[in-house]
Amino acid sequence: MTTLRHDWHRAEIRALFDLPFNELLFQAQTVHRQHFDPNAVQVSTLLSIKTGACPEDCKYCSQSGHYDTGLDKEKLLEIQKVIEEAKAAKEKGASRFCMGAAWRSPRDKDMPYVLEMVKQVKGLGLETCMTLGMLAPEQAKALGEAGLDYYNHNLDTSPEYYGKVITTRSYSDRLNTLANVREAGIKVCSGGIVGMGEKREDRIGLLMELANLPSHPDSVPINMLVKIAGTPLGDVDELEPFEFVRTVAVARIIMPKSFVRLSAGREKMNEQMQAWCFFAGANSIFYGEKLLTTSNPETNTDRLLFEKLGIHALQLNTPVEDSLPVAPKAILWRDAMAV
Ligand code: SAM
Ligand code: DTB
Ligand code: SF4
Repeated sequence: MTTLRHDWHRAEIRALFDLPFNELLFQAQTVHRQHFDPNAVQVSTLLSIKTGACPEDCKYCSQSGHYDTGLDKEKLLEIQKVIEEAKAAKEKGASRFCMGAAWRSPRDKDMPYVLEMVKQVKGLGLETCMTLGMLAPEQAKALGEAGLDYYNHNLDTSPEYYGKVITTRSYSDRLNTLANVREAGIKVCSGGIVGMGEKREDRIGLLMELANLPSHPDSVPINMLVKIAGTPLGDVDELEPFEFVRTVAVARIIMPKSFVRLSAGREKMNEQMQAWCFFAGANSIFYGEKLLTTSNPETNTDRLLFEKLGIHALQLNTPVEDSLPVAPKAILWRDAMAV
């Protein structure tokens, strides 16, 4: 069985990126099969619970108050509205509901609402995830006690490229939030964005930071930049698609037990590209017609893709080696979708 390493060197990760494509994908698929059912993909649905007017200056983001992106801003959603959306996501086959807010960090007066959202969404039998910006230790603890399963907080890019993308919060702020989340016993979801004009060395640096955390994030979203008009990265050059697949494959190899999520940017990827990503070890997606503010593939399109590829939606987020002896925990996508 693979031992989990937290001492990856840049040269080792670079050597993986440099492998011939077929060799890299074969290695990634081999590692993937040691820990997961290769035909099972975890499915999460996103909801923006507070949209726009964010004080941070992330140069990729539609929600930053620093850029004019024409986005309609919204205050914190009412709990009832969140619950309706979560119910609909469950009915469509999602196993996790991820709630995102355009905050630098939650204010104390927001906390009772988000804690109540966690409790009620969990009460529907869904896994819960939140992404609310930076968290202080007490905030992380309160979310953990309310039953939050996952907290998403991305490193976004390498420490070296970071200052070109965000200036209002530092890399170490992000690492501190991840430590607070881990210490509160909440599962960590952390990854980044590629296609922001960074170099391969920055993709290497991002993956090295993630893999060398005290424990690998349970979930690693790899987002392809969704270009937003009005942001400084609104017309950056496209990333070569094979380079995206390589990034997924390397993430799979160096974080063998983590769920690697093929996250934002799927709408612009054709079926073949997504199939390569699944072969490279991606085993989670965002499902539902909207991400936070931008669109995602239609649910029917995803259902058909899963059917074509013989992929089923994973109901419980359990690595296969722990789940094999008990009753199957995966359900067929078409059964989950049956109305
Ligand atoms: N405001 C909180 C924060 O940033 O910590 C949570 C929400 S924020 C939208 C969550 C993540 O979404 C970001 O860290 C970034 O990685 C990703 N993201 C945002 N805009 C994106 C875009 N245009 N393309 C791809 N990923 C994006
Ligand atoms: C993550 O890594 N990707 C998601 C989620 N975590 C919160 C967000 C993607 C946002 C894409 C742009 C938008 O819809 O605003
Ligand atoms: Fe705000 Fe998050 Fe967007 Fe950055 S990524 S501007 S913190 S909503």
